[in-house]
Amino acid sequence: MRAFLPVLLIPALASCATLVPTRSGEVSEVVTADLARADGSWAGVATISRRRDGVFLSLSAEAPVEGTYGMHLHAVGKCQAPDFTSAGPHWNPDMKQHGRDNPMGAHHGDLPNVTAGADRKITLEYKLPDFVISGPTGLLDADGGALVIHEKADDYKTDPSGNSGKRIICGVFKSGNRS
Ligand SMILES: [Cu+2]
Repeated sequence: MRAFLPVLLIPALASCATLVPTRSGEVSEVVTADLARADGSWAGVATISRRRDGVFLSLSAEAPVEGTYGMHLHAVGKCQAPDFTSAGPHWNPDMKQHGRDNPMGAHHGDLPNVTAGADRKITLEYKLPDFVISGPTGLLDADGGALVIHEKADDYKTDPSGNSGKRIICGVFKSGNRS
């Protein structure tokens, strides 16, 4: 399977994502999501980028109050307020159960909880293991993908959603670098 990956990725990159040549000749893939709250107000930005050392999620967001929040990549690129159920379930191409502490887990879209301090700011740089961004096997497949932040912390084991409660922030990933 691994041997076929470069062959699959080339057409996927060309059609769905931005190619960013760097000084070293390295080519990276970048997708970005503008995050919004249920009332439509701005809540931050998430970026997934392929670099030489792997695929990384970068997040800069603003929580409603100080606290710890569950966060996932959801299977559908649609964020319809106020409940964001349009984003579908967690992205789960391997048909597993939810949570890294679940023996039947985890979903490919599972992410670590994020914490906001008194300033309500959330920042995260997280390496996504074995991650395909675009194309039929990627997060940005035909129906796209979204980042969702929930009202409560994820317990990392309760299927299917980690008991993390309502969806309070949502953003659809789109091709390209946002400056
Ligand atoms: Cu979620």
